[in-house]
Formats: sequence, structure tokens, C-alpha cells
Amino acid sequence: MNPTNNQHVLNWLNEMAAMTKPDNIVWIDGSEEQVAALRKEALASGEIIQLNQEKLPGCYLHRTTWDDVARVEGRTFICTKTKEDAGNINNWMDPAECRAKLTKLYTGCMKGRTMYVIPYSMSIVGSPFAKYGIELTDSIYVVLNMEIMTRVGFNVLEALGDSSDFIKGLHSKATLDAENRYIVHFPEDDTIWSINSNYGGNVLLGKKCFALRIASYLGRKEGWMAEHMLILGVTYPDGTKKYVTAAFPSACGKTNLAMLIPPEVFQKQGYKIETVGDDIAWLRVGSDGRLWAVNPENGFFGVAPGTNEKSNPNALHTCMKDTIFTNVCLNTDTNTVWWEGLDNNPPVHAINWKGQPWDYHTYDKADKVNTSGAHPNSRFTAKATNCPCLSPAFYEPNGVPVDAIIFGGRRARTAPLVYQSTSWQNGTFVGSIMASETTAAAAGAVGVVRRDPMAMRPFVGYNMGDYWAHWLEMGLKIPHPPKIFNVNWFRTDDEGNFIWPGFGDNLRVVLWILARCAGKVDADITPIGYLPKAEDICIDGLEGITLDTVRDLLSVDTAAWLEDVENIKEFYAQVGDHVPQAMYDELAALEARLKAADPQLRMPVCPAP
Ligand code: GTP
Ligand code: SPV
Ligand code: MN
Repeated sequence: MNPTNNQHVLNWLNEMAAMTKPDNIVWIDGSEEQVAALRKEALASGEIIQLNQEKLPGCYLHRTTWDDVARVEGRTFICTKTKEDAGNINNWMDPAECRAKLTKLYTGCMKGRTMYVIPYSMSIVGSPFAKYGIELTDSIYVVLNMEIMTRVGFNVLEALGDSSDFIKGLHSKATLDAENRYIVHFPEDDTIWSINSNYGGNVLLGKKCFALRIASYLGRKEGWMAEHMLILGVTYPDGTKKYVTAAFPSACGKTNLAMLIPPEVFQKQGYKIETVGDDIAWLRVGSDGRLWAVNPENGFFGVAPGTNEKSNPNALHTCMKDTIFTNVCLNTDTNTVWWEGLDNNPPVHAINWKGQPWDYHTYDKADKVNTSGAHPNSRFTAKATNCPCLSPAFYEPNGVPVDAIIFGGRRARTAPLVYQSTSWQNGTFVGSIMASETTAAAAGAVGVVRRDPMAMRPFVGYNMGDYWAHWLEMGLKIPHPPKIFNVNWFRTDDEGNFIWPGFGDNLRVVLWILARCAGKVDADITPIGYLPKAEDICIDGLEGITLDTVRDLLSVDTAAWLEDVENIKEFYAQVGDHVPQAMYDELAALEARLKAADPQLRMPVCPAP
């Protein structure tokens, strides 16, 4: 018996089943009993491994195949009717051609398998932000992950009623053939098709595919925004609460900032932080004229390596129960998990992410993928409700009002620790010129600087130029817009070491940002925007960081910026003729200010009014 009479749902389901030909169809009702039964089945087949239930209750390990460990941007497509609507930054395929091509791959791919039907909601079911999806998949691993990452169950079908307003997602592991791996989006038809992968961002269709690519397209149509942003709450000693969102590219510190532990000096004064979200924010203009943010997800799909008791204890505690680990290292003595950067005690007897016996002496930093115990992009899938610092606002259907939007990336040199844009338009420009060194979160070379506007390069479901125009239009619709900033935790010294301690100490920068929003602190005006006076970044209790270090972190190298301007011009040309004129005006103005500045300039020019 079907749990819904919705003909849009049933017709589509029948059509997909006729193509993929599963032996069985099973609806996922969201109950703990059903999840437990599926877990048992996955344990029996070896799809997941049960971990030490005393030390890690409710935790399991899964390994993907060695060539299926990250998002595959080269095989991700936006299939709009015209190539122009997808833009030059996205891969594009003609929708009809793409459907024909993938239909061949999908035909009969679920023979001998079960098709699971997962009704899920992004955001709280029935809330003003909520959007519904149904994912069809032949992977129990996907079901178990979706159950953590989204709100799954028949209440979604009830909320949907007879409506056709849901996102149709089809996923099949098929043969996991990398050559025929496709992650394709039909934004004009509310459809996502994914085949031949079983890794996170490629297959948990509620996440990047829906909540960013499809949602960004819908947001433009409907007047809201879907962004690759964490949402962080700061509580002041007097009880005041402020919220910021921050967009950093994949594996550049969103989860860590979202869960930071305040440095001791701030804890003593009574500062607290709360996590609302760690990866995706949906933003709408509230009736009070401010911008409001919700986290549409229900869990965290976080990077494991580097997570430890010091860097991110909140994330560590979140994933000590009810968690699925993917591609981490297994300690076979204790049946627990390990990853590089967890502690200095690598397991003596271990199985690496590839499923082979592993000797930690073979580890070579220069070749992490082949020598590490855990894959550099290994992950934990954990429930938001297990997070010790989860904000009560996580449960607020209307989300939280945003004071500041923070952009940032990994830049060894050019970008200073923090600077503030001068307006929404200038802030949109600052987002558009973001650049970052690539990470293991996507397949391909690591450590190459590439432009990643708003940390959304891989996630905008339409033309990048139109996306910037949408940002500008939103600015006109928000009577009290957040202020926009840029940060960089990743400046390095001559030996390549990070200068700024980062992690919890990033609160020091966030507090300057919030002080600027409240009009409580002055800044220096420079060619790139407002910079803090070094003494306004609190360094109390920070070992090894002096006022001079902060000055150095805040320095602006005019020559390097002028080089960057040339690179931005090339990037804008690549984005093409949808780039709004206002962005070119901002770029020309930046270049003029840099050229007018002292070429030796490493310091702010004059105090701001
Ligand atoms: P996605 O889930 O891929 O979107 O990544 P993310 O943006 O949430 O990144 P995450 O917080 O998981 O951090 C990724 C890596 O960056 C981890 O190895 C962290 O240890 C490291 N990292 C995070 N914050 C900082 C920081 O402030 N300084 C330094 N040096 N490293 C950091
Ligand atoms: C990212 O790559 O930005 C992630 C992980 O958050 S994935 O879900 O694989 O996209
Ligand atoms: Mn992400």
C-alpha cells in the first residue's frame, strides 16, 4: 500500500521504477524500527561495520570505493534549456540529450535490488522555509545518511498533500563506474539524477544538489537566497544574542567556526557560542526588514581529519554516538575510529580507508591519499541534536536575524585576516572575487588557487552572472541588510606555517565584526575596504601573537592585489556577459584605489571618518 494518494508522486515513482526495474519498492517512514532493520541488513551485507558500542554507541563505519571519495565537479551538470541559463562556470548538457544518455545507464540498474523511497523535508516540516523532496535510491547507506541529514518521514507526505511542489531525486549506485558517473540537475523540472556514485555530496541529494543547486535557482525565482554558509550565534555576557553567517569553500572551516569554543578569557567574561548550522543557510527578508537565516539540514556531514579535542571538541562529542563514519581509519584493537589529527596515538593495528592493513610509519604528508589511515575527505554523519552547542534557534521555524555575512577562503598571502566591505554592493563584489586554495572535498588537484565566488562556484544552479545580479537585487529588498566582511585564517609565514592560531581564537575576529555592526569600533579605510586597527583585535591570553603579528596579518600588499585584479578580470570575462555592470564598476574602482595607493603600501592609509 502506498502511504500517499498524490498522483504526481505516484506517477513519477512508477515511471522511475519502470526504468530502473527494482525487485522491491520500500517506503521509508522515518521510524526508528525501520532504520534499525535497514542497519541490520547493511551490517549483514558488509555495507556498514558496527563499531565498539560501548565507546561509540550507535556508530558505524562505511568505506566507499577508492575512486569514489569526493564530489566530482567535472561530472556535475546543470541541464537548463539553454546553455546560457546555466552559464559558463557550470557544465551544461541539453536536458533531452542528458535524459536520453542517463536513461540508458538507469535502465534495469536496480534489478535484484530494492528501491527505497525517502520522503524528506529541508527545514522544519510545515515551516515557512520548508521545501520537500523525495529521493529514490538503491543504497541503504544513502537511506541511513539521509535519515540523519534531513527530516525524513510520512509527515512530509502529509504536508505535501496533493501538491506537485517537491524535488524529484533519483539515485542509483548502478555499477559505481567512475567513467559513467553523473550528478545532473534539471532546475526547470525540479529534478535531480545521480548515478554511479555512493559518496556524500554526490548522493545525499537533499544536500548540495537540492539545498544549494536547485534551491539557489528557486531562490532567484522566488526572491530568497540559498547559500553555502554556516550560521553561528554569539551570546554576550549581558545576554544579548547576535548571529552571523559565513561562506567558506569546502573544507575551509565552516563546521569549525560554527562550533568554536571561546578562548578562556572570553569564557570567563561569560561569552557563549551556539551552532545553528554548519554548511547551508537559506535566507529570507523578514517582516522586520532584516535578513533571516535557517539551516535546512538536520545533521552534519563533517570533515573528520583535523577534528580533535582541542580544535573542535563540540564536533568530536557530536560524533561519539549515533554516527556514520565514512572512509576513516579503523583501530582493530579497540574497534574504534581514528584519523590524522585526532591525536598523536595512531593505532598500532589498523585498517586504512581503503580497507587494507595500515602501518602509520608509512604516512607521508606529501602523499596523503595513498599513505594516510583516513582519507583526507573522510567524514562523519552526525545528528544536529547530539551537538553540545546546538542553538535553541535551530528549532525556530523562522530562523535567526543576521547581523553580518562573512566570506573567506584559504589564501597564503593576499587576503588580510579580516576586512569590511563598504556597502551591500561592494560586499557582493567582495564575495564575487573570493578565491581559495582547492581542498580534498572535491576530486582533483589540491592547493591550487581558484576563484570561488561566495564559496558557491560548484553549487550555483544557474548563470553565475545572474547569481551576482540576484545578490544585488536582494540588497535592494532588505531594508536593514547585514554588513559584509571577508576573513582569512590561512595566511602563512615563510616556512608555510599558519600565522593565525585559528579555531576558537577566530571568535576574536568575529567580535570585531559584530562590534563594527553595532557601530562600536572605528576602522581604517584602505583601498580594499575597512580594516581593523590592530589594537582592536583582542589578543589577551594569546601566546606567541603580538600586536606586530596582528599588524602583519592585517597588511595589504598593493602589488599582490593588483596582480589579483588582473586575475579577477580574466575570471569575470570567463563568467561572461551576464556579469552585472555594477561588479565591473566596483572592480574598476578597486583598481583605481590600489593604483593611487603607495605601491609599497602594507598598511592602512588613513583613518575612516
Ligand atoms: P565542508 O564540510 O567541506 O563544507 O568543510 P568546512 O568548511 O565545514 O570545513 P571544516 O570546518 O570541516 O574544516 C576543514 C579543515 O580545515 C579541517 O582540517 C580543519 O581542521 C581546518 N580548519 C578549520 N578551521 C581552521 C582554522 O581556523 N585554522 C586552520 N589553520 N585550519 C582550520
Ligand atoms: C562540501 O564539499 O562542501 C561538503 C561535503 O559539505 S559534500 O556533501 O560532499 O558536498
Ligand atoms: Mn560544504
